[in-house]
Amino acid sequence: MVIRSASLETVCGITSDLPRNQLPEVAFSGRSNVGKSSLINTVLSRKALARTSSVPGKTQTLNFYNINDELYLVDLPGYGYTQASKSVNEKWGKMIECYLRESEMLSAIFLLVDMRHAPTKLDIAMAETIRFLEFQLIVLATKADKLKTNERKKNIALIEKTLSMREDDILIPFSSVTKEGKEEVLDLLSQVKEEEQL
Ligand SMILES: Nc1nc2c(ncn2[C@@H]2O[C@H](COP(=O)(O)OP(=O)(O)OP(=O)(O)O)[C@@H](O)[C@H]2O)c(=O)[nH]1
Ligand SMILES: [Mg+2]
Repeated sequence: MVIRSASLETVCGITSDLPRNQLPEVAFSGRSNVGKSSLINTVLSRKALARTSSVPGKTQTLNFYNINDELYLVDLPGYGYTQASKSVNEKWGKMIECYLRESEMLSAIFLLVDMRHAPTKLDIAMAETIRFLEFQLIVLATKADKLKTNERKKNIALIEKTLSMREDDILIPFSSVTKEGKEEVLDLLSQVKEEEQL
């Protein structure tokens, strides 16, 4: 898919209603700090369209990016941010869950996990939600640049095992530093654009 235009169209906070979009939506879910906003910038070849930070908890709203007037990328707040209060975490969790369950145009959910670490309980829960909603499990293993080849193999196997991934699930190693995985993600977005639900 060729990116001709990309702009932040809707920002949705805890109290706002979800937009009634007419275009397919692709959601990016994952722990706080895993690299969701960075991945969106990399895929769109934009330096700082989505705001990123080395401090977890940067994205606190659902941000809808209109791509070519063909589809939306939805940057979600990260889960499992330990510095946030429990009630704030719960509110975010509910907002994310509500969106994933209720959006009529949601066509794919990408689950981002940090390739350096084993998936957490919350990652496992998100993978289960993705299956429950009958989407394909697509895992983007981020920060691939930080691992050596042998560690990488070992950690990918651990992620596949922990998330009970099956043969037909997809795992794409990704790096916002080397741009590894960018073309694969763009190919998946093309599939969504062709109105194929993933
Ligand atoms: N080395 C490396 N660092 C990365 C990569 N992706 C993201 N980072 C760094 O990880 C930190 C968090 O990135 P963000 O993109 O803000 O993460 P996020 O998942 O959007 O975080 P929240 O908005 O808090 O949920 C930043 O310091 C990024 O520079 C990557 O592929 N490689
Ligand atoms: Mg973010």
